[in-house]
Amino acid sequence: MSNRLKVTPNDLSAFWMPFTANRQFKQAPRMFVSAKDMHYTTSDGRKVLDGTAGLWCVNAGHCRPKITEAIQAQAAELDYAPAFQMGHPIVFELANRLVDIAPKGMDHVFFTNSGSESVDTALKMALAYHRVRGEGSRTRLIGRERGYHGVNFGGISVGGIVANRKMFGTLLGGVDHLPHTHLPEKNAFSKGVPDHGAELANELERLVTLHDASTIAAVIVEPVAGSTGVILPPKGYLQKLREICTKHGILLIFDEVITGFGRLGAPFAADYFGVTPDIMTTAKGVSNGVIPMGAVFVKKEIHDAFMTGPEHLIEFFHGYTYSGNPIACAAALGTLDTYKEEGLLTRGEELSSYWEDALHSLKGEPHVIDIRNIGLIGAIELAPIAGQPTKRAFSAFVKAFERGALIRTTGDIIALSPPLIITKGQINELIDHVRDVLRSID
Ligand code: PXG
Ligand code: PLP
Repeated sequence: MSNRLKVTPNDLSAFWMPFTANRQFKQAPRMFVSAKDMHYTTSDGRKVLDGTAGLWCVNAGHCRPKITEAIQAQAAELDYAPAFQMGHPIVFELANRLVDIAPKGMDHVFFTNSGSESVDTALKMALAYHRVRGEGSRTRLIGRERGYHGVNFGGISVGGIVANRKMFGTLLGGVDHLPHTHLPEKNAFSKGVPDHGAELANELERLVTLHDASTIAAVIVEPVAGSTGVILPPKGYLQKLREICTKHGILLIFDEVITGFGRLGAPFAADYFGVTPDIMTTAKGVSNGVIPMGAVFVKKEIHDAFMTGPEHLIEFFHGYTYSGNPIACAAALGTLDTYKEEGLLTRGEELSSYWEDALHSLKGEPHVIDIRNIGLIGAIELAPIAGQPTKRAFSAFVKAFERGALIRTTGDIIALSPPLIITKGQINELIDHVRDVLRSID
């Protein structure tokens, strides 16, 4: 048990917390001091059920021995090796292990340290790919409304969340957006992927007509949008996007930072939907969130297009000091071992109908206007308090934490995404907490 138990630092001011209401938090801090499997322990000694896998990342649960031991051993053996023009064995081993579980044809991996870096890496790869092939006029990037692609400039430019964009100037030029696929008037309370809205993919044809395909490099979408409150792709939508991209020579990028590594009950959303993108961005679950790491998967043709010219020259002018950091690689290998031994990359499939039933049992509870689910993801959308959007869901979050469950809220939507080791009993417990919270808030 941590010696920090029951200790709250007495000066919270120096740390400017990310995506946090800093002043409110610092008046009533919520602190975790340790974690094991499905639970956190708070600084006042309470157990809290993790209904969100941290921030959608701790897919194998907390403090798993294979991961902890791999990190400890690696830290003592090779702490760091330069990422540029030098290598170390386990980064190659990890790349091979990742390619082994990736959708067929995605044969190469580029390492980053986060989802945001994976996204910016993928966008740069797409632009550079067209250029090395002599199609340098393909410079436009197309994202989607309500998309979340991290917080770096590339990611917020293709992203579609106004609060993440409006403060930051003109962003990248030459970006356009598809409409989002959230159609509550037609799809509310759908179980799994909704029936209505596949035709929204045709908006890509409209953008092609507007800009001409010869100016468009790539389309980036989350197969299932997580961060904006769980927006599912209508039946057939992703297939349509794939067809249109292929027809016009536009690269399709799936941002699988949340959906990757078992969240839908298949290793990747590309497997789940049977649609293979050209580039796939991942992070989070690749290392169970334990050490920062991201990985961008690319098709062989894209990688090979760069492998031309004099062999002593760098082929892609991009990389991070910590790309393939040895300790992050060790964490990722320990994570993949744990996923494999426990069948976690497909466990969501076995649990998803139980999860679906449990979630949809909340229909009819106070404030609930929609429930959405897929794999081990769930969203419960609440009616906002008039004139005070987000307040109701935030109260639910605080109440749930006080009762012993970690949930996540965005806008007035509660998003749930537990570690893939959750038991049926713990699913009931989590949903019961949410039910009680809904009955207790204004
Ligand atoms: N792409 C997608 C699809 C994501 O969901 C990122 C990129 C950025 O990853 P990094 O590692 O740079 O944060 C994400 C991250 C939430 C929540 O509560 C979601 C994310 C991060 C933190 C909170 O929905 N998604
Ligand atoms: N800023 C400065 C001054 C640097 O020297 C570097 C890397 O050498 C960076 C930023 C980029 O850091 P990273 O490679 O960790 O993304």
